[in-house]
Amino acid sequence: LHDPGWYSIKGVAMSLVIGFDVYGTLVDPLELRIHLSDVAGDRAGPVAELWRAKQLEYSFRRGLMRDYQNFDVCTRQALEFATRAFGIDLTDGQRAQLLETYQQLELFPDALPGLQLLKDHGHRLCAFSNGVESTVRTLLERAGILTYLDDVVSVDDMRTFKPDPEVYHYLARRGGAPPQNTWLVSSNGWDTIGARVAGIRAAWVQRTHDTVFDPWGIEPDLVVADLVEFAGRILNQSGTHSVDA
Ligand code: LAC
Repeated sequence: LHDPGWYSIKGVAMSLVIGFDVYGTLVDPLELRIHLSDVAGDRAGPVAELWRAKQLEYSFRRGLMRDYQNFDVCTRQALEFATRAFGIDLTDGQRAQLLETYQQLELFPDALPGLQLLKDHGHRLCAFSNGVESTVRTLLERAGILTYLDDVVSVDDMRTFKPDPEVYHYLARRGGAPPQNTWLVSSNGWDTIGARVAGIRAAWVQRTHDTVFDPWGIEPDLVVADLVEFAGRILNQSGTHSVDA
């Protein structure tokens, strides 16, 4: 191996392709509780959690039903559900404002330093999201991380959602690296399991100690507390996944 961060096929060094989940991994969607406090008061936390849970449920159901509507639609309809469930009537202005705020989420503090380390070692990094590409680009540009990414890969191109195996195969194709050199990094356990089942590598970011991983017997390749730890583990374990080792 020519460089500690590189992997090789038949002696030719190649970088890894690393796809980062966006919501929950690079940025925190539950931060919306701050913006919901105007309309939801002390119920802002539970409303934010229901909004996120419904957003995911809607995307899973759309995928299963093969009745695709993009993630912006899932997000809008989930907000409608969550506020109605708590008896909150949003004005058009409040709804528009909350949806706009969804594109202004802040980065987790480890996101930028983690990506910087990996980029410095020549790995190819991309955002890989259920979100619509233009929405994700706006979000990541405002958050100041877009320039660290070589690509933004959206499932919208496939008109289905994670964890459909198709979208992980699409990530690998877009990255142009073999599946064993293609990684998904996600704090969402269901996303990590989806990537493993589709045959690519996966790291689970256990952002809080008490978060439980789905006990399906399908384990991640790595479990890390944050993206800086992920970068350190990848850079240190060079060679262990080399395909010609
Ligand atoms: C993403 C959401 C689902 O794919 O976390 O970015």
